Amino acid sequence: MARILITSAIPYINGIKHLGNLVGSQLPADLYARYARGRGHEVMFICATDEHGTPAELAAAKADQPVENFCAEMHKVQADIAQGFRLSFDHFGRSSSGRNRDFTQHFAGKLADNGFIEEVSEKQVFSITDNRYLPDRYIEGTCPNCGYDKARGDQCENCTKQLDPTDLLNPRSAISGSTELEVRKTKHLYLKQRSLREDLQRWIDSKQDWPILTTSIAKKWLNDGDGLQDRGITRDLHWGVPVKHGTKDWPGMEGKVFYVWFDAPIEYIGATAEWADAQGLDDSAWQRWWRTDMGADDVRYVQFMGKDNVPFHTLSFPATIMGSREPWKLVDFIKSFNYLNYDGGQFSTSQGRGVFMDQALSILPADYWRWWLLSHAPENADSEFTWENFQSSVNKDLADVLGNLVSRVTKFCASKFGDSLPEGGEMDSTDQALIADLEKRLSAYEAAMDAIDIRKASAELRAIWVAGNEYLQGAAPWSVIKTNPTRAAAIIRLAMNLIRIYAILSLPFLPDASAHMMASIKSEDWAWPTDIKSAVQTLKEGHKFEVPEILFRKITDEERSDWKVRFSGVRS
Ligand code: B3M
Ligand code: ZN
Repeated sequence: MARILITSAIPYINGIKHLGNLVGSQLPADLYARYARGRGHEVMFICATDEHGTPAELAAAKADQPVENFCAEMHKVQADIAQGFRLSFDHFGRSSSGRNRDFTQHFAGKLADNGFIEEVSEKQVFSITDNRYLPDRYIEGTCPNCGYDKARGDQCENCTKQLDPTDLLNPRSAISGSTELEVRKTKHLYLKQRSLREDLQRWIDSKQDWPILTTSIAKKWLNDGDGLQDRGITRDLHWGVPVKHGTKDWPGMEGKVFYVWFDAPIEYIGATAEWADAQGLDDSAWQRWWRTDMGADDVRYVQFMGKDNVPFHTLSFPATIMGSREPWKLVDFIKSFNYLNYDGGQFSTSQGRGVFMDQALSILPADYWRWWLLSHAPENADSEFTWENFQSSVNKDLADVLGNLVSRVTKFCASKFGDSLPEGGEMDSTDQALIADLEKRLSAYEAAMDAIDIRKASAELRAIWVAGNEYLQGAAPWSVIKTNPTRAAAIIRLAMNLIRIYAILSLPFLPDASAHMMASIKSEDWAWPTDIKSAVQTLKEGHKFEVPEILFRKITDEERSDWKVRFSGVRS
C-alpha cells in the first residue's frame, strides 16, 4: 500500500466550468483517486477554487456584490456541482483561505531570503477609460511570439507562451476595448526563475516517464529562444494575498497583492492544511503529505491539468518550492490534457459556447457524462464532443453492454431461482476460459490505470464488460436450464459474481451505477478482485439479491436533436 497525493488544477471562481475544463483536470483526477483507493492505497485528493485576481473582482462587480461574498457564494455553487459529478475530493478548499495567505507570504519571504526575489521598478498599463491598472489578462493584443491577435497579457492561448502585458503588440483594454492606455511606473517583486534554471532542468530531465505533452511544453519554455523568464509575482490590486515577507511587512509593497498565479498552486498545500483543520487534526496530518522531513518522501504526488496550465506547474511552482530551500514535496507525475472541442468549434467560457457542468447534470446523471468524457479524453490530441457520438457511446457501451448484462442476469435468476443465488453445479471449461480471459484483461486494465492512460483504460474496461456478455451468450443458461438445471445454476452464480466484479472495476468511471450494482447484489465487499478465480465465487448459493432498476437508459434520436439545438447557441 502506497500513499498518493492527487491534485486537480483549481478552477477559477468567476464562473461555472464547461465539460472541456472538467475533462482536463477534475474528472481524470477523480478517476485516478477512486482507482487508487480501490487498490487499497491511502489517497489525499485535493482541489479548491482559485479566487484571487481581476477576473474575480470584475465578476463580483458585475454581480453587484462585494468580492468576498461573491467568492463565498460561487465556491458553494462549484462545490455542489462537483458533488453532482461525484468528484470525491478529500477537501475542496479556497485559495482565499487564511492557510493559503500564510503559506504564500511564507514562500515569498523564504524566496527573498535566499536571493530569488528582485524588486523591479516597472511600467504598468493603466487604462484611462476604465480608471484602473489593467493586469495581465485584461490587456489583449497581438502575441509577439506567434502573431495571434487575441493573446492575453498573461499568456498566449494559441502558443501557450507566458507573457507580460507589455510584451503585447497593439494592446487594448479587454474590459472596455479602449486603446487609451497609459504606461505608469510602479514597483513589483520578481521571482528570479532564471537563477533556478539549472535546478529545473535537472529535475525535468529526471522525469523520464512523464507524458510527452507535459515534457514538451516544459522543455519548450525552459529552452526555447531567450529561455526561462523571471516572473512578476505582485500586482496593484485590492483582492488577493497582501504582499508580506513571511509575517513581516514588506517596505514599498504596501497595498499590493501577490499575483494570482503565485498563490494558486500554493493552495494545493493550503487546501491540505484546510483539510487537516476541518478534521480537527494537527499540522503533522498535512505535513506528512507535503514535507519530506515529515514523511512525504514516501508520497507519490500526481497533478492533473489542461495543457495551458503546464508552464506554471513545471516551471513557476517548482521554482517557488525549490527556491524556498525547504523540504517541500515536488510533483512526481504531471498528467496534462489537450483541449476538448464542441460540435465543430471550441468550448468557450467567455462566449458561453458548449455545455457547462450545471447544464449537463440538468439533462442526464453524472455517469453518462463521466463515461463519455473519460473514454474520449483529449490525451494525445484534441478531441471533439458531438451529440451523435455521445448518444452512440451511451447507448452502446452503457445501455447495450453493461446495463443489459446486469439486467439479463438478475432477471433470469429471479424468474428461475427466486430471490437468492441457486445451489449446485460445477465450473466447466467455458467458465475456466472466462476466468483466464478476465485475468488477462484485468492486468491490462490495471496497467492502463496505473499509467493514467485513460482512453486505453476505458477500452479495457469495456472489453471486460463485453467478455461477460459473450460468456453469457455462449453459456446460454436460458437453454441449458431446460436439460441441465444445476449447470444453469452454476452459470448464473458465476454471472452474479461478475456483477460484483464489474461494480468494483467500474467504480472509478461510474460511481453511481457501481453503487446500484453492488446494492442489487446486496454486497458491501468492495475488495479489488486481484484473484479472479476466487472473485467469481465470492457470492455463494443462498446469497440474496434484487433486480435493480434499469442502470442506463438510451438516448433517443429526438432527445439528441433537441439537445443539439438547445446547446447550439450562446449561454447568457
Ligand atoms: N485557475 C486555471 C483554470 O481555472 C487555473 C488553474 C490554477 S491551478 C493552480 O482554468
Ligand atoms: Zn502566441
